[in-house]
Amino acid sequence: MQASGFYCGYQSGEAPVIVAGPGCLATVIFDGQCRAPAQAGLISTGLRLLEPAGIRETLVTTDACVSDYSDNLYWAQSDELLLLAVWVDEGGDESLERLTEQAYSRLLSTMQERGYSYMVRVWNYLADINAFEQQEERYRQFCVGRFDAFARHGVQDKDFPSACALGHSGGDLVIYLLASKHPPVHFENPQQVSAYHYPEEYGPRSPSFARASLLTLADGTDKLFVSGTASVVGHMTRHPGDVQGQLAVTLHNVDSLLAHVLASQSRGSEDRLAVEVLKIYLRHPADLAVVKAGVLQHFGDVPMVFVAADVCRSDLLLEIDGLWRLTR
Ligand code: 3EB
Repeated sequence: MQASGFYCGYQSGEAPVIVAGPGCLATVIFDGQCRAPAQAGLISTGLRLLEPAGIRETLVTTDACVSDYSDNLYWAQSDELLLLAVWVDEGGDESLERLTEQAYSRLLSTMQERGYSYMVRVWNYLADINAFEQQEERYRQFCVGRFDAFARHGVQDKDFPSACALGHSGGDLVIYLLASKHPPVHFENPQQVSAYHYPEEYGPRSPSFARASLLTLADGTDKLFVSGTASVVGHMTRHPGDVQGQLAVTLHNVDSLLAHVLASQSRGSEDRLAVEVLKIYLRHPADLAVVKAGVLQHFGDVPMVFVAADVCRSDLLLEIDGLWRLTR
């Protein structure tokens, strides 16, 4: 663990299982089947792990934290950070749109009650994200529910958190997030139309997220949460059906975003953004070797996991997100 207020790391299956405890906000597992976990502090995502085998992700703070879990809602908090996770069983009659709105309303209300007003980063995972229900793609229904909850709680464009939204192969909708008492600074990508300004052809309500969020912690560290980044330029998918082409555009998008953040935050020429962890989502596990080679060449040997997941636009083959640290 590093000497900073928040750290995200990957831990192999041979290491002792940290679930939750002093300093550990949560342990994220890539279990292939998303269910409200039996054990508090474990975040079941439904994502299927490709590599490295047996890896779990730990979300850790160097400060003491307290946590609790009831009625499918988990929370863990330190003095400055709140982690929330909620699981929603879609087995009933309610539409995904309504269930998403209710889940987000519950998360936003819990943030308010506990005094952590600002979303920093949100992870959204749901079954069959590209399937159609009631003539509408499920990802688009999800976007409507999220949009409505944000509107109802007064969350404006400028407060939209960094995020990712991916599909798993079955089970619950899970949404987990990191919230803060102090507002982060959110960024857009100069290469891309803001997702919240995407034209209507991508759905009746635009996706409500920022491209990256910079959070300054009490100990002075600056953490940059980079949203799921894919082969989208302007608002259009580039290189449909071509994984090499999509990877090149995705890496270029990440670089452009990082350069933009650095230019706006930098106080000196020595400032750097250093990658801490990466997550790579692949629609087709068969693309692992080619994507891994490209990612290693680009970022070097940094902690990374590869998971099988459906990207929210059906023509996107991969998405990359991660955490960076701004060093001054
Ligand atoms: C894109 O750029 C790809 O709906 O929360 C990336 C990150 C994407 C987050 C979300 C969607 C989301 O539009 C998709």
